Amino acid sequence: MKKLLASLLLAVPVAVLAESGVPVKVEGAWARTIVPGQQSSGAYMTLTGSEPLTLLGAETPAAGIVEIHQMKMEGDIMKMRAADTLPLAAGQPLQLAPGGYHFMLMDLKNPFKAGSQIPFTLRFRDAKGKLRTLPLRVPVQAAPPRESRQ
Ligand SMILES: [Cu+2]
Repeated sequence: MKKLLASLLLAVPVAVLAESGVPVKVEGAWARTIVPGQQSSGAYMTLTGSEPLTLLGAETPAAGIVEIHQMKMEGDIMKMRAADTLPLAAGQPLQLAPGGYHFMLMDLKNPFKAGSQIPFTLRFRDAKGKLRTLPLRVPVQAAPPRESRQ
């Protein structure tokens, strides 16, 4: 029962609002645990901006390389490719989730153990061309948070 409660608490979406002046709400952020020997992981979240923004990428001390990737069916084959940037329309959630867009974390510096958190900084460009950064902490989990809103 205690364990269940703990996992429910972890599943509460991480909401970061305007702490750094970036008008983006971050919900359901998580990064996937890895098995020993695994060199990459994925980070997922839903981003909703109250003004139009362009997601330029992210960085974390937990990984040497962070790229925006997209999984896409091409014929019968699921392919993964890098996306340079992603547009955020005002008020429209952009979902980064397994099987779709995601942050690919490579050259990992951390063991990515369940229950830990990694510092993560999102980089955006606003409509005026100004760079904006949004720091958050991303919980490491084996599976998506149950409450991730869609
Ligand atoms: Cu990927």
